[in-house]
Amino acid sequence: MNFQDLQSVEKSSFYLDQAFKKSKKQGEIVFPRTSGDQLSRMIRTESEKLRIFNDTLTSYMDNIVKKFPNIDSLPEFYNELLRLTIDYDMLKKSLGALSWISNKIDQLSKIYSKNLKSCINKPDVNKLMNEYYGRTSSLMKQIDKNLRYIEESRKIMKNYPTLKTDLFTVAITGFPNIGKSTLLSKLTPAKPEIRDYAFTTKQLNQGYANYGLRKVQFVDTPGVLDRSKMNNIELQAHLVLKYQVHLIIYVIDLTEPYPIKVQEELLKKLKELDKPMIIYLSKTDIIDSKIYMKAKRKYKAVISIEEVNKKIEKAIKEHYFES
Ligand SMILES: Nc1nc2c(ncn2[C@@H]2O[C@H](COP(=O)(O)OP(=O)(O)OP(=O)(O)O)[C@@H](O)[C@H]2O)c(=O)[nH]1
Ligand SMILES: [Mg+2]
Repeated sequence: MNFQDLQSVEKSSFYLDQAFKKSKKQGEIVFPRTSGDQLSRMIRTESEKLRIFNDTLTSYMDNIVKKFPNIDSLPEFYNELLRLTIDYDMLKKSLGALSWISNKIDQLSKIYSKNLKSCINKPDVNKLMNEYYGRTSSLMKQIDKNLRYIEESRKIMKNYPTLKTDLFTVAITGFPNIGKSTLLSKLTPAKPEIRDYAFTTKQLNQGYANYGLRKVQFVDTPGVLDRSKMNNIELQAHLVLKYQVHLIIYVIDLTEPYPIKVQEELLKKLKELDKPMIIYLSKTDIIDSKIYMKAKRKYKAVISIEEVNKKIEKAIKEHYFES
């Protein structure tokens, strides 16, 4: 899913200005020198302006609603993320208000367009049109708070990670600074930032690799700490693990930037998700082989990329019931 391309949503005055501009410009060029008496020319011009005014406003509103993802049919991960970061009911209500107003304006335009035809003089036409523009403008102003809320939501959604929710997904997770991004760069062509300090990764990094005919998505989560109060990115990581991920690679760093005991506690928590898991020991190139071989047995862990890949292949087969 990609929320980056959603167009920004403006205030009602912006859409009204656009509608006035278009209708003025177009309405005047449609009937430049038509025959007929002045009054009927005026009525034809004004009804054309009204039509363009109505079309402009309603298509702006309809387009905002249409382009917005249908929030009820979002994949689980995005649906949950949305519910936790945005007032879901308010957003639905706001989008509903735009559809409602679009209908309302359309109905009003039909009535005024009809009434316009029975005007008997120029002041009559002017009065009717002023009334029409006044009423549509106040209708539009009623939805300013809704437009504002949709725009606020869009800005939040713009920062959502772009995940392919239909792919077999592997999470690379564990404490900060333990080599998660390094592992991602070994398993896929992705080039995540790798630094010698904690919290290098501030967003969900993705990488893709093919296993046989299957394309697999890897998500390198920012260092997940074992704590109850999550920041926004930790929340995303948590939701990815819960809803999107089919296999977890838990990275343990025996050089202990974080004590092994707390790394084990987080492992225990993640096991509660009840998902297939690979435990990978990082940095074994700088650790005494006796130490990592002991840990390898203890955690039934893997230490090489070949072993990781084999386990991934196996997990994919099990997931898709392939033999
Ligand atoms: N020697 C050695 N160093 C490693 C290995 N894996 C990672 N490192 C180093 O450990 C540091 C942290 O690596 P990252 O891959 O950025 O760690 P991370 O877990 O993604 O860190 P955050 O994004 O901050 O959570 C970097 O200096 C890496 O070069 C490894 O297998 N061997
Ligand atoms: Mg990282």
